[in-house]
Amino acid sequence: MKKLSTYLSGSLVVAGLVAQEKPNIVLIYADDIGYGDLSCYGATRVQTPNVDALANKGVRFRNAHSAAATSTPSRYGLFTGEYPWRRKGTGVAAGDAALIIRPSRYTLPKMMKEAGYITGAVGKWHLGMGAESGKQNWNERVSPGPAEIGFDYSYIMAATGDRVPCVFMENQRAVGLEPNDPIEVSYTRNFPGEPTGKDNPELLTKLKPSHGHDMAVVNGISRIGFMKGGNSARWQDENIADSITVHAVRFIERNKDKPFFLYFGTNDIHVPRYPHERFRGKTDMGHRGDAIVQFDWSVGEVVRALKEAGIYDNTLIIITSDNGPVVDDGYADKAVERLRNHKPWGPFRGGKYSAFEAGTRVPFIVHWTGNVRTGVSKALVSQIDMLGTLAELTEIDLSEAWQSDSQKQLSAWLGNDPKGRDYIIGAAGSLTVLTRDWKYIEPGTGNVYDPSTNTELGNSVKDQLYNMVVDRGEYENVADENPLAVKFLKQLLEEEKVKGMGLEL
Ligand code: NG6
Ligand code: CA
Repeated sequence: MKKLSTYLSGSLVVAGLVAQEKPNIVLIYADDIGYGDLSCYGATRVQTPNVDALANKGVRFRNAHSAAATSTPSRYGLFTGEYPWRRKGTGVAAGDAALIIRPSRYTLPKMMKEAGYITGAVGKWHLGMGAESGKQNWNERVSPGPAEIGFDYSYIMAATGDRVPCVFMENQRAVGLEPNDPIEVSYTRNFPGEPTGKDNPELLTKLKPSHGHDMAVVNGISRIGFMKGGNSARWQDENIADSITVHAVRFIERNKDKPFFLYFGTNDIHVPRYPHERFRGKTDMGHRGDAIVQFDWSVGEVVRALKEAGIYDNTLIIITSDNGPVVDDGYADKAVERLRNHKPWGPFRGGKYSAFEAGTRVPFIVHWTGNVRTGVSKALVSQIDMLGTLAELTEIDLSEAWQSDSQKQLSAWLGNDPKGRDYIIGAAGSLTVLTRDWKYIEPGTGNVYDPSTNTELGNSVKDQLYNMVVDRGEYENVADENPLAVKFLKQLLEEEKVKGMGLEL
């Protein structure tokens, strides 16, 4: 049991007159897991019992969205409460990008600290580190990073699984580094004598690229970017899930007596997919399916740690994903060949990178014993509301400190309000407005189709309007027949675009 302390919310549970303590918050943030990838969302050729158990006793959302259709902007929106399309430089970050969130700005982890929580970030980061792109010294503490935007503790992958440097950073220092073998990183040229996937395909013993990803070779897999040295610190892809899960579990164990906020960004199921051998072959879908099983295992470990620490019931657990699914994202891992009838996108069109629904419509599960209306919710919810909603939960008043896109949606997130948001502005190539009834996609000149990932990107030079009530697959553009709806949604978008313009945050 936690000590009753200054962190008490003050509300009383009338029945037993037990003071209600602020719950711990664990945010499990999957990478590239699609709406249809979990068994509680209808997948049949992969089973996710640990996730499903939380869904069965929690709220499972059918209309939940990430802030964008790729990782960096989604995470930016998650941590700042600001739509990423308002800010330049929030696109997919290179592995040597500087931190894209200004240390001076208010963030979700800072808000949680203000509410008296210990904050931790474990796993995928992908928001950049350091003050200047390409200038990091990876052999020292790299700053600014997670600590400067509000995390007391961090154990993160420097960027992503497919980008160098392929090392873990604990509190912003590379883990396991030998001083006589320093890390060097470049995104412009190779280091003399270092092999690349392009020139040394014989070294690609674990995975070969299908497109891109042909630079530095680390652990039998080629990556984006060039890297030299740091051999003792380099990760083994098959151990990434173990390594970050163990650090998430340890964070829970260390902090079980205080309220904590844990952001746990899994590497699963991003490319390169190379799950541990104990998960390989668990599905008939190859590494992609097996990585989903591995993800589910990580969820199970976190739940087990919470239960063992005696804090499971007093922990609000959220499971969601940073963007929609992609099958071939650059490695020949047989995901395409073995997919058959599995539908990572569920009933939706598009996928990761797309302005169509599957770009951002993601699994979203909220579990908090005794505090949610268990079941399936159709409420329109967005990860952009993490800041506002957790402020509501922890009784932090944001009104003076912070104006943003983030709304207080606690009632919807706990399953009580069946409506949620009125609308969400989404961003892939084109901006979109999604209401509970309509989806509008702004005209744009971006590519309509990406052959390398086999994605319909949702762009069109014409206005697109879909009736989400009768056509959730976005197949029939009804813009011409509904000029008033188009006009209204366009205007809404124009009003949103000018909000906060010129604001230095
Ligand atoms: C793309 C990568 C893709 C993935 C994506 C970011 C290539 C050819 N493709 O540029 O593999 O890394 O960026 O994914 O390099 S995300 O989920 O982190 O946003
Ligand atoms: Ca992603």
